[in-house]
Amino acid sequence: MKSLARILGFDTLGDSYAYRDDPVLGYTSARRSAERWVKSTCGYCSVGCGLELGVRGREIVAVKGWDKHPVSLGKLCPKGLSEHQMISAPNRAKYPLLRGRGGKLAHVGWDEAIGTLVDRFTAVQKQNGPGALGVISTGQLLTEEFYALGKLIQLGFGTRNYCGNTTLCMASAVSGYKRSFGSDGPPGAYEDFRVADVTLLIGANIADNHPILCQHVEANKAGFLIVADPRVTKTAMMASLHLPLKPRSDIALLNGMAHVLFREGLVREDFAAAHANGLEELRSFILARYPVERAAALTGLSAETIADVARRYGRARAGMIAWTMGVNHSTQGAETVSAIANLSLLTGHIGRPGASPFSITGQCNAMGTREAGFTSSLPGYRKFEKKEDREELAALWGIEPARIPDARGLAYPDIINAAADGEVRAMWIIATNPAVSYPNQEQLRRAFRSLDFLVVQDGFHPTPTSEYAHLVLPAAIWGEKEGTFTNSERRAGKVNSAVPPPGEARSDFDIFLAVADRLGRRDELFPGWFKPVDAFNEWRRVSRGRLCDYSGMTYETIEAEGGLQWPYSDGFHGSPASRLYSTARFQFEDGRARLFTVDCEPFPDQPDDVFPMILNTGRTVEHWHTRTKTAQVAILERMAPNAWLEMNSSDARALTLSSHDRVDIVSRRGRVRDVELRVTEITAPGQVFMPFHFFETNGNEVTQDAFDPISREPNFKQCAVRVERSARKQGNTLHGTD
Ligand SMILES: Nc1nc2c(c(=O)[nH]1)N[C@H]1C(S)=C(S)[C@@H](COP(=O)(O)OP(=O)(O)OC[C@H]3O[C@@H](n4cnc5c(=O)[nH]c(N)nc54)[C@H](O)[C@@H]3O)O[C@H]1N2
Ligand SMILES: Nc1nc2c(c(=O)[nH]1)N[C@H]1C(S)=C(S)[C@@H](COP(=O)(O)OP(=O)(O)OC[C@H]3O[C@@H](n4cnc5c(=O)[nH]c(N)nc54)[C@H](O)[C@@H]3O)O[C@H]1N2
Ligand code: SF4
Ligand SMILES: [Mo]
Repeated sequence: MKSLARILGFDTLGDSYAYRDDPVLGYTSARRSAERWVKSTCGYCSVGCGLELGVRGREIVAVKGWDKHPVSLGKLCPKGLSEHQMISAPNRAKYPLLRGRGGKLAHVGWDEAIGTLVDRFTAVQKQNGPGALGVISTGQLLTEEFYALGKLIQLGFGTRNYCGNTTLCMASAVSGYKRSFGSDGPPGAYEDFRVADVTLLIGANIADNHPILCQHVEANKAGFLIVADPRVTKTAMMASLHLPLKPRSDIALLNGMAHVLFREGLVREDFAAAHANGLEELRSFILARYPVERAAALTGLSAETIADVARRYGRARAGMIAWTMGVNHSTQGAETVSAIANLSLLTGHIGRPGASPFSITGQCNAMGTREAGFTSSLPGYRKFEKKEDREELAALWGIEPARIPDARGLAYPDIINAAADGEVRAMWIIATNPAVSYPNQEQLRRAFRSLDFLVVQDGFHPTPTSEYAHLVLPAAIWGEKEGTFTNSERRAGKVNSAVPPPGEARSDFDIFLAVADRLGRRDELFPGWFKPVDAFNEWRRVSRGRLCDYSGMTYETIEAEGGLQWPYSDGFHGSPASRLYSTARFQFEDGRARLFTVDCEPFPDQPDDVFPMILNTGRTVEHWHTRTKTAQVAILERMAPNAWLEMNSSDARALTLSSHDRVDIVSRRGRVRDVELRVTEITAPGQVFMPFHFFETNGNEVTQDAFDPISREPNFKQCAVRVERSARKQGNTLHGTD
């Protein structure tokens, strides 16, 4: 296993990410001038690093790693290290803004802003039914805020049409876990990366996207790391074995591995038969349909390689399969997760140190919304369709069970489609920026144009999305508010406020309370709540006895321990169990997991003569999503100021293109203009890759609006495109969309 530090050209990983005094960036003086240090949890990715904010007066002047933090061990990545710099950015949203008669946004007071929101939403609902209000939230609020927002939307406004950007992200993992194990919830822990004999990372580029997780992988000196990714990513370079499989052939790889396990007697028959349903169906399906030679043809890997990977995983004492968006961002995302779960059930690689099927989450608190939110599940992983779950919640809240819906409402893409069709007439968008991140920008614009009233609640303004708003609500962000975030390994971390928000901005929590007040529902929905800790204490009661049990945690113990992993029940004060299913009892009534037969299907939007290449989209270490934050941080923006397109040298030769040429990327849906070309062997012939962070050159003008029928997650990772040399900028006529 090669070390990331060596790939990046540093002596040690520690040095590369450790805090360094840098006179050019002013860190030296800033660090010395901090008057006090406030402990917190990073607000970018789901690794959940611990950090300390150096405060002077009303300003955060420095950030440093939290020594001995169980996740990050004192290290931070470049985004974490510079996180304070976006807080004082000039484009922070500072005042509520309401669009007046002339069409311009104008400063209004909070009273008028909240009053208008409530009046317009309730008027639309009165006229068109409760479902005419759609709400899209995020994986980036505090758990206390998700919990409050869910109650406000589902019980206060009475609409089920509530979803979040997590459907662009983790929905396939959630659906896959529910199908295979009976509940959402990543079974493993970061410690597993340290002790697994074999780790297979599928569609996860942790070197760019979860950098501090790399230190756990690198600490595993004896382990064998395999990375399955069509690109030679930095993570692939860390691996003992890279599997450059064809785009979206993961199910063929996983089924081919299962074939070798069945054929060579590597299935732990006792475990699989005792703890899962569907073993015989799966055996006949795999033996008949996925001989390793067929898997080889579908994946482009050799049969020997697939057999080698299967044997290593099958024979391992502890085997780990971890994945991220290369798996989830697919019309077969949930099914691919089922195929991963199959392998762990066939081999018994679950519930033990180093043995886990593990979805690495994305956003800082994607987990919090999955557990406490009210979108695809009821709070505490309760199910809409289960009567006892609804009754239990109703009893906890002292309300009629009939007020809790018995099925989820529309998912994110279906809310957008309903808005475009005029069925959803008002929308509230909180902490997400779809005008960059949503896959079908034309349809999104149609939806926005059809709305009677759009509220955008964001820490920054203008953003590409807030420009469409009738009402902009300015929110406090990370560094300015208190609560908890839960990371990929189910660890709740404490987030603290170090400085007040700018101007008149308020925390999302306070905004939700104020809206409930105006609705006349505050006492009913939020009895005795003033601060986030009041929501947390109710959440502890609501999660008690559930898989995601927080009842034994307090803010104080969470902070003192550098985060606590659930389940953490009342009265539990020892070292918490850090993995689920250690007794192999799963979350179905019969305690047994489910095995699934899943077929590998070609992705929609296949290349042809006109659109001959496959576009893959994703991330780079310097930027966070739509760059509302990282574009404000000089060092990050300077390192990656523009989008680029990676193309293999053989394709570049055929198109007579060279590195730094300007190109357009054209699909059946649209065109992205004037992107810098990078000729590289990172991408295979026939494939191109671009980061999706840049609104100016937005890859989502060309990506596809195809969604997983189970999870509703978009197929962001493959669509057919052609690449053209850009027309010269001056004096040319730019052609329209094809
Ligand atoms: N720096 C940075 N870090 C981040 C984020 C960020 O914006 N910037 N965002 C956070 C969030 S919300 C998320 S969800 C995570 C995402 O983390 P990742 O999933 O690691 O990120 P991506 O770059 O979207 O995609 C991962 C890889 O999937 C590969 N891939 C594409 N198609 C396929 C395929 O068919 N099969 C396989 N096996 N692989 C494929 C891509 O080549 C890419 O290298 O990152 C989190 N961390
Ligand atoms: N083509 C392509 N598209 C993709 C992806 C891809 O790989 N390829 N990845 C998808 C994935 S996995 C994800 S997660 C999405 C992410 O997409 P988005 O959610 O749209 O991206 P962010 O930039 O994180 O948007 C968060 C917004 O919330 C604001 N904000 C931050 N903190 C707070 C706060 O505390 N309160 C409030 N009210 N606002 C706040 C920020 O300023 C920003 O505008 O993109 C998806 N889109
Ligand atoms: S790895 Fe993720 S959580 Fe850790 S410092 Fe970087 S962005 Fe923050
Ligand atoms: Mo994500």
